[in-house]
Amino acid sequence: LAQALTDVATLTQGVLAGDVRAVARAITLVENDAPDAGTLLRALFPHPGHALVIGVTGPAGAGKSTLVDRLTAALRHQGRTVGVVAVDPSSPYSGGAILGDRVRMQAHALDPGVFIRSMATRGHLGGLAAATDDVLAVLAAAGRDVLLVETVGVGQDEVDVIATADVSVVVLVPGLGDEVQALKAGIMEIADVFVVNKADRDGAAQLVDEIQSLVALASQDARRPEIVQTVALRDEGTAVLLAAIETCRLDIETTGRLAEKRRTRIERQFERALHARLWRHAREHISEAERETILARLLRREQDPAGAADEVLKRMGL
Ligand SMILES: Nc1nc2c(ncn2[C@@H]2O[C@H](COP(=O)(O)OP(=O)(O)O)[C@@H](O)[C@H]2O)c(=O)[nH]1
Ligand SMILES: [Mg+2]
Repeated sequence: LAQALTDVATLTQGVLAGDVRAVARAITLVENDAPDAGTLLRALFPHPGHALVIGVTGPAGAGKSTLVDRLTAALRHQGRTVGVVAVDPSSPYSGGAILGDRVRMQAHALDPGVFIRSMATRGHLGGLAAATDDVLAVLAAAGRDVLLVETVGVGQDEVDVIATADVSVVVLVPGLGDEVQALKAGIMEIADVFVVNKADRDGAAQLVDEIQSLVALASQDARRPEIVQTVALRDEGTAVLLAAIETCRLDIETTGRLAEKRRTRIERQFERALHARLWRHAREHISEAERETILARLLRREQDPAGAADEVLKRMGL
């Protein structure tokens, strides 16, 4: 145990010093919910760093990874360090990529100022969102200036992750039709900045108009999200997008929205931790055999699921 604690202490120091290898090890620990992960996260918690967390979401194929790559290059050009976390399971960073994407990200592979990680949530107690938050916490503690989080934005977990990023960027493309309509309805209120990517295609101006009218309807008094057109493939609009993100950050800092988002983020983290621990506790209270008995009772309709859950809670003294 003493050896393990020393290891965690060394690892903590390494992360706080921004050591890339320590960061990589720490991330693997927290992703896997390894026994030392809790100790490590607790030691890092008083060191939130100063990172600006930018969430990038949108449908698969919208060009999010391409855009993240362009933003990374632009940020590095400004001398800022970057961490990239891809939650998209089909992401090029995961290695399952088409060749072009892999070659693209390799431009940053040798730059210690860029740390790229795609999420693998093997066995994390709190699921995807908790795992992502933990990875972001490590990168922030390591002193990264900007953290970019890419997700496809399906599922409540992913939406939560993006919604509580400091600045939420929603990427849309012309010509997706109904799919975009549905998506827009779901993520309208979380967008701080809209990107119309693939502006080299027909219908970009029309999509901008559409978003504009939706935004006008949605936000009577709230801040109106900026809409930026980009052609990520040709690195067009990257600087404008970065400027829009910066303006947004200053804005939401002033209005208190940033503080509100950070409060919500930490509130969710607490709730997820509590939920995960309650769940684990409950699982430990019922044996596999009991589980089968309960399921059989439910299948025979002799008891309803809520009633069975109440019974377990009662036995736990809750
Ligand atoms: N025509 C066009 N294609 C783009 C643009 N940006 C990205 N792409 C292409 O769209 C495809 C999907 O891009 P990717 O970044 O992987 O999308 P993601 O799934 O949202 O991460 C790739 O083949 C990109 O080369 C753009 O601005 N214009
Ligand atoms: Mg992607």
